Amino acid sequence: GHSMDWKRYHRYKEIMGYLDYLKEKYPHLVEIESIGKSFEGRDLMVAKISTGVDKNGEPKPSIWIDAGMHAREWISTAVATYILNQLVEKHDNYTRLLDVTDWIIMPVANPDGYEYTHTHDRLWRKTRSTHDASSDGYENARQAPGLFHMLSHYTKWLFGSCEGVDANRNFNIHWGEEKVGGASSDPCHDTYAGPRAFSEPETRAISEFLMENRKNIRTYLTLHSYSQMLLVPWGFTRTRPADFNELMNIANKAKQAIHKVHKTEYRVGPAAELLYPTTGSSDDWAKAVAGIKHAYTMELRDRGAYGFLLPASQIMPTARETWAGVRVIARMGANSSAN
Ligand code: 0X9
Ligand code: ZN
Repeated sequence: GHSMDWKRYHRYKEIMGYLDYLKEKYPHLVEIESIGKSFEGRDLMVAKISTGVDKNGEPKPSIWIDAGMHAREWISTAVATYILNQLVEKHDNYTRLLDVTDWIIMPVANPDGYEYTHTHDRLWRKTRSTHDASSDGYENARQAPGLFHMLSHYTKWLFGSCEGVDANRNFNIHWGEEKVGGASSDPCHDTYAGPRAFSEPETRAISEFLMENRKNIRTYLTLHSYSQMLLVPWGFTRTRPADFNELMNIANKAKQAIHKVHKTEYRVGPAAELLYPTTGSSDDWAKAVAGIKHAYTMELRDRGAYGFLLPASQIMPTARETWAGVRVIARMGANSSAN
């Protein structure tokens, strides 16, 4: 393994090297685990940061943080590695925080897509899976090779290529429900929900891990970009969860902590209202199905000036302010009553 910097965006292998380095250098604090393999066979790695059991000898509640579920949202992955850096390499500054909560961090939730944005298409969003002939009309057209080839060239030119699934439409929560909207049944679309819920090995691995560990996970946080928003459930309906005010209170405290660092303005609200309705999203699934009552989506910088192409010079300021907000979410989640 090797150390890391936040001066540029790093490739998947460099990030995995950093996880190895943290584990080797801080074995008492860091464990790493592959929770599955991506479609193309890359390890889906999580890092667990813990100072051990609490003063009663009980395991502490955890916060789960994933990043890079959408391939092109590079800043989210960079922020996740910065959070690891602070928790581990600066752990002396955070002893009180580490006293109350453990951390499970997945910096690259969609490694195939992430690599594809580095090698082929900077604005790729989805996973990189291909779908089998029986469930996919396009593939069935292979029966007529000449015509299919022509049509496929034409549709690719028109719509872009048709691989991959939007991981944040693929969770099993109101999956693919047309009346809600916000997900597509067209494989060529950027918000394609997939042939079925959890068709993707990436979303399956995340959901299985969360189900197995739900007893100890107090908070679910997924990092995305862009638009500077802190979103609370739900995305699939404009109806509000019973504990909406508690989630909003925490999100508003996090917003204030973010603002203190570089005066960056965040908006806070329910996903379906502040952004748009979606089905099959991870935050909604974590809360409704896994029963992790504190579930949030953070849309990081910026507000569209650079959008997904946020310059590397903004990694450090974005990471510092986000870390301030994340600490509030982690601390208040750990201190709230159990699920
Ligand atoms: O659309 C998404 O998946 C997220 N926005 S992004 O621009 N990063 O793609 C927002 C998801 C918010 N959560 C729900 N709608 N449940
Ligand atoms: Zn996203």
